[in-house]
Amino acid sequence: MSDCEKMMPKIWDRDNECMSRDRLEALQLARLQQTLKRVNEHVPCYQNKFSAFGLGVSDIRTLDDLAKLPFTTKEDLRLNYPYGMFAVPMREVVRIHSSSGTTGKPTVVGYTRNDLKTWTQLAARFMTAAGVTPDDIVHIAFGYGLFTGAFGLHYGAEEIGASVIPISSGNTDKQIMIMQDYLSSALVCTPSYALTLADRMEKKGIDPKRLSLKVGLFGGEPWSEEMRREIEQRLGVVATDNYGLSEVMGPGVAGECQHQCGMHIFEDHFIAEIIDPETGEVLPRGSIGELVLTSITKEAFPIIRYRTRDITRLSYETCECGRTHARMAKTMGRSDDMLIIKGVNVFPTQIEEVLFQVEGCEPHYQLVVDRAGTMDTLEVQVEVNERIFFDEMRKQHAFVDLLEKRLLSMLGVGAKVKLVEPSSIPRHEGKANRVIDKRVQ
Ligand code: DLL
Repeated sequence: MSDCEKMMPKIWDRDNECMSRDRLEALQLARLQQTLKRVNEHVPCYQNKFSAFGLGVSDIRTLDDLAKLPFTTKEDLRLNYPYGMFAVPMREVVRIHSSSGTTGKPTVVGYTRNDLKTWTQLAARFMTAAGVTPDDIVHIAFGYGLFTGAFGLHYGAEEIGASVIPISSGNTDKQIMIMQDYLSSALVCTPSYALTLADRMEKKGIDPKRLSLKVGLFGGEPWSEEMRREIEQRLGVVATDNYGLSEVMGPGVAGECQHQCGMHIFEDHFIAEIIDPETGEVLPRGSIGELVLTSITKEAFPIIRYRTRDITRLSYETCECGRTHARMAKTMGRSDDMLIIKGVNVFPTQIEEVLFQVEGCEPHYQLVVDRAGTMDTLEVQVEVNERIFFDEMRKQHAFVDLLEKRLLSMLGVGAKVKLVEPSSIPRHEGKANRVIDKRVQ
């Protein structure tokens, strides 16, 4: 190994992560055709959809032809609950997980032995990209269970050779004690829980920077650049983002390297498209739109043109780290989390960006949407630090005024700000739920 290679951060699978675009596209096409054959032979839902579109597998001769195929939606998965979308007999399925949906039946996904091997490799890829090494002690504070978060990163960390602490979610005081005593160096959880941990440490008079934490691997929910800065500054870690969804595999679909300039999508296993969420039309490179993913190596639960509902943008320039795969920007949120207030599209992450920029706001907020007569209303409840909360009325009014002006200029629609006491907004151990929409109750 040359001196230069020694200094560069490690790439887990250089051959596949840094391959040329031509080689990658040839590989994608071959794998796509195999996957289409597999689902067309074994999954009635896809057989029916393809034949309704008058398409055979042999009609897909180029990657562009993918756009001719119908989308798969959460509704398809619900209609085939629980195992109707599996492409192998159950005796070949060795693991079952499900999505974190809050309404109706969850969607069920399965993995063969090979699928688990692939998943482990992809988790090891993004965890290495984030800076995890065999010397790390990886503290996994995602809930172990049907949720894919904990198991996904668990096996990736073990594959790297790091030491895993499978603490699971909950019991924040115990998490902190274990972090102190077991010298956790890499923290795995949702970004909102990272802030809950920072808050609790502050309350207990523990300086997080005196712990052994170096890197954070955060994912499972949308979070803004401002939130990243806040976590980095308060916990003293490099905070990296990673993305995935159970329908497509779980964590390990995409992850950031230490350059923090977008999450590398593992394109040798997934084909990514960006579509207009209204028309379904594929958008030109660089556009913002809904991410659509196709798995091209999965055996038990292949998925074709899955509408993720996540809004993002892809860029294709080679990253400074040398990886060639496309990078996805931090998601703005899910199109189904997008609020329409007086006709204007508003993402909770835009509000978060404003709040995190104003000194005095705590990083905990909740949005209450309601209707007064025929008019939508948006109330932003935000915790403020004690100093502001107890400040004289006049100062409080000026503070609210400032926030309302900044929100108006960011969103293009007015929001009412309500200051609430520190620690009064519910904390979450997993994904945060920040919106109460009274219009749909
Ligand atoms: O959340 C998988 C995961 C676990 C990814 C842990 C990363 C870390 P689901 O429960 O099926 O799977 O939820 C998937 O969560 O469609 C996004 O809306 C959201 N999501 C996941 N990661 C991110 C992220 C897991 N980094 C849904 N940024 C996805 C924004 C994310 N949203």
